[in-house]
Amino acid sequence: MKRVLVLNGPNLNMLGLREPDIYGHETLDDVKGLCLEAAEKLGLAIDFRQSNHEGELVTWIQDARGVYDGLLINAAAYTHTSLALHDALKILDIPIIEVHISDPKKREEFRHFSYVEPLAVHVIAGQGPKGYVQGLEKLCELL
Ligand code: CA2
Repeated sequence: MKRVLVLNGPNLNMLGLREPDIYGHETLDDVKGLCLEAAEKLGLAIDFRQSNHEGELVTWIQDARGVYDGLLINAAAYTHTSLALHDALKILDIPIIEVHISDPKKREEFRHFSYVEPLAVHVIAGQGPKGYVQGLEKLCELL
């Protein structure tokens, strides 16, 4: 069974609690439920995690080497700011899919650049929580 790490960045633990016009009403637990359901159908084993701490995300990415076969990441605001995440992802030798609930490229200019995108084999944005399911399906195809 292929193993996939699903990483979520800062403030995504607030999903469904505020800004429903942008992010919808589903909570991160709902997103996790969707991912677990999709993983079971696809025959993937997933680990679903969230952190508000850049260093913790970097450590999880470093520790993913040799453990996971693919990474699905919504780095949230660190997408647009974190060279540290970029460098950690660069040394990861498994397929990386970038996912966003909203479409950052259709929002404020400061969300248009992504440090994750150059290292991702695929980017899914603006599909809401079902983007995570699409990301898992894509990883399944690739693995
Ligand atoms: O659309 C996405 O998935 C984002 O990664 C979400 C990030 C944002 O910084 C990116 O530009 C796009 C923000 C996650 C914070 O989510 C919140 C949810 C509810 C209330 C406040 C923040």
